[in-house]
Amino acid sequence: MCGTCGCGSEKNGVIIQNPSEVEAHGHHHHDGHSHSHEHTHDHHHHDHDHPHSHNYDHHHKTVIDLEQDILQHNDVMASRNKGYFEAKNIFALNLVSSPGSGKTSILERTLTDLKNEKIFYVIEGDQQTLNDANRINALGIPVIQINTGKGCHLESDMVYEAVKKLNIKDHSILMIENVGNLVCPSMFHLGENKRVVIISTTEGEDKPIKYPDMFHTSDICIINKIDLLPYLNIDIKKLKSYALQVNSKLKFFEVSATTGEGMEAWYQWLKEN
Ligand SMILES: Nc1nc2c(ncn2[C@@H]2O[C@H](COP(=O)(O)OP(=O)(O)OP(=O)(O)O)[C@@H](O)[C@H]2O)c(=O)[nH]1
Ligand SMILES: [Mg+2]
Repeated sequence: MCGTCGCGSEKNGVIIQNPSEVEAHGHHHHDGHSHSHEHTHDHHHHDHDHPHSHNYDHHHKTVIDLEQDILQHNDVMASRNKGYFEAKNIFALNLVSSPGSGKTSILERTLTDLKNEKIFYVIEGDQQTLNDANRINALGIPVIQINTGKGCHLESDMVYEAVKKLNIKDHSILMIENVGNLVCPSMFHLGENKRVVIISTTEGEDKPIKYPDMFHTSDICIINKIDLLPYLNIDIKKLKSYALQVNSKLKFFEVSATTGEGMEAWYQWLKEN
């Protein structure tokens, strides 16, 4: 599990911020690096200068105990988020995938096409940079970026803090784009109504059986980049049957965020929920 990569530690250096409130100067360097934590007024920042000094329970607990604590704490806060979403009739989606499958591209097209019909809010999760939040902000949709630092997934308390900043209206849709990672985010519920796993045609049809947890815990599977099919050997039928092996309830959408092909069926599903 995830403890081996050190995620779940409070010392990961999490930053939660609104891209519109980040001052333009001094944040985006030419190399694409963002150092917003040095200048923002409103953030949560845990120092990670002393990576070896925080083994608070090291002598009393095993790694497994700690991992269970982390997951239990996560579940408690996820339930809190869930209750909040239910009370306000917010439809919250957790978008998970490996890096670059097209989560943000699908969001961009979906928000552009549906923003006159539905009220959207977005939470972006990445280890570093405001890049994805800036892409959503450019569409005029309220967005909060969570930078997880060393963490490889979003946790429910990060979403809780981000939601507070978003000031979400009732009867709206909250899109939560998780950190690109096909493994760790599967264990961390965020309080979402539905989990959407995205896999792109360039990744190979065997991913659902190699990374079964993510497909097992998802409700929807979007197969993205179908515009590239003429150039690839991937067998989409096989991909779907592998995915159904680990989760027989999965519902599929085959789309291209680039051309817009197949997006209508996804929109219909979104509007029905
Ligand atoms: N051909 C093609 N390219 C796509 C499609 N969707 C996304 N891309 C490209 O794939 C790359 C990654 O897309 P993103 O939307 O940034 O992917 P992501 O999943 O948000 O990536 P991370 O947030 O870094 O995990 C970009 O260069 C997109 O232009 C698609 O449907 N077809
Ligand atoms: Mg993205």
